[in-house]
Amino acid sequence: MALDSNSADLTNASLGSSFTDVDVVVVGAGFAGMYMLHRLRSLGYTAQVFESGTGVGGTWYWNRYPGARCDVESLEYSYSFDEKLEQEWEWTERYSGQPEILAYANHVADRFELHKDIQFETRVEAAKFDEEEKLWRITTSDERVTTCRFFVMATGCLSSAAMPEIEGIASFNGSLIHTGRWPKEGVDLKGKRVAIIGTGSSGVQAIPVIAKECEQLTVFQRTPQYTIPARNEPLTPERQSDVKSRYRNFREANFSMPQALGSETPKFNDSVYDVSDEERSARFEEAWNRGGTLFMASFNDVLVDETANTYAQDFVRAKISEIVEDPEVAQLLTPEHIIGCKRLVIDTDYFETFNRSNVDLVDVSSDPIVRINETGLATKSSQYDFDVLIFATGFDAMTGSILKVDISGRDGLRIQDKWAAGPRTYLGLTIPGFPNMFTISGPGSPSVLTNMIISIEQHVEWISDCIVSLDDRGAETIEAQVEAENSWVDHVNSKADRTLFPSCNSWYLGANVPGKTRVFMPLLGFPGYVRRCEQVVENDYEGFVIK
Ligand code: N01
Repeated sequence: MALDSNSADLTNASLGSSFTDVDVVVVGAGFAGMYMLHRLRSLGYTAQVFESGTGVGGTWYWNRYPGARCDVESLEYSYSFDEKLEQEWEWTERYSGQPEILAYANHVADRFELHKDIQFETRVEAAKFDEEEKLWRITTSDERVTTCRFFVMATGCLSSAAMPEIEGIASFNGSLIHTGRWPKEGVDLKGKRVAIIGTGSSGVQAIPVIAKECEQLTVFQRTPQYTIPARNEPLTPERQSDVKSRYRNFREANFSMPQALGSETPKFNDSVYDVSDEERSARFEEAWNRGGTLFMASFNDVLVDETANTYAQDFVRAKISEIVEDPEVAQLLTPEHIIGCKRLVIDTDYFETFNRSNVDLVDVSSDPIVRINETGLATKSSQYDFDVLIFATGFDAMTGSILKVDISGRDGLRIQDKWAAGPRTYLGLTIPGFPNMFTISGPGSPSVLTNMIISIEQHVEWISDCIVSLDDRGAETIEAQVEAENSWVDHVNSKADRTLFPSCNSWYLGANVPGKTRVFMPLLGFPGYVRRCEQVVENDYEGFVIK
């Protein structure tokens, strides 16, 4: 363990390990990388963070598209590890917008002086484990190699933008932008003809805001979306000070929830079949009026029983036909799949936007896009011309950013080969064959099915405690065992298989990326997961080999 950044040699020597530049290299300066750095430094370790962007914030640094907003409430979507930080930061809305969350990330970086150990505009290209020296060599885009004892991928779950391969993409003469790589300087859409491909969370958030700004908006939709009103509103000073007066209890209550959020939102433990038709509709109506993703918690079987799910589907479908004035447009906007198996979206005026005279909807499932050309794009039947083309086409989720780095572990095992048939981890934290390497919110962890910041904190604390434990016992390496990985993968799958989650083409399954193996990647249930991580430690790092 290092005492300060100048004592790495003393540190490494005193531990009996080889000399390394730093104790830990962390990839990414989003909320995961920032807290990992802070926590390691407070424990006396040296760490170097590499970040490809010019600033901190990760997802909230890159996703600057109009309307970008969190779907977890602000008082919950914030770090819980520091009481003073929790008290001093003032949120202004029920759900924070991207600028406010990015300002919060910058505030945290300034407050804990994180910048000095983050090298920006630097991409990690390769990481190689040296078995003899028991260290990792990290190669970065500035052609430098940094050695470290531990290597942490804090690259985020939704950070590798997915661009569909459409013929002629390079020939477009206008501006072409992905929502997940929105230019820092902004994009002036005033008076422009804008097209947007994709109606997932990003598209649903961007469409109403862009429609108000541009001259004409054409939405190219492949799959209609279930979306619930967010009911975003200013956060009252009373609500904020109430939560702050009992923040610890508020957090604890959220930690015990399946998604690590929403302890104060009404939830119900009865089935759709236990109530009358009137009660059922009233329950859904209340959830619709309250807003937010916990619409799915209106009954205990909406996400596990296909027939129960149809009641929720029908409710939202009826809302769409009430809101959208043109019946043909309403029909096109009406989803048919299981509600919730693709991530449920929350919106502000999404369906209402299709009543505007400057918004057109094109169904590309019946009339597919065939090519992009100089002036716009051609579907099988028509040509559409525009000035700006926005891709709201999502991400190569959970594995994309990990697989972009050429990582090789013991015996030269490459992560790309290890995961050729889909990602496999132990606890979503570690991978057999890759000693002393950790993933924060990796595949097989609750991550995207929870309040991400809280999941991140739990991972960071587990990883740093693990490093301390290794040093306390004078060990050099920790590596997950294949048997532990196998049973963990089975556990993740069996949890998902008890629900309707695997039943449609979602990014949870990798189904949005052509050629990606279909594996349900996140684990359901935060509290059970935390207990399991604690048990692993109590059982002296069960499932790991420590040397
Ligand atoms: O991406 P998505 P996203 N031609 O993959 C369509 C988080 N997030 O960026 O469904 C035509 O959900 C695709 O169509 P289909 C959140 O976890 C959170 O919107 O594959 N269309 C789909 O409509 C979210 O779930 C927040 O048929 C094509 C869309 O593009 C996750 O990020 C905000 C196409 C992609 O939807 C990802 O959301 C934003 C093609 N070739 C994001 N390829 C909040 O906190 C893809 N599509 C609220």
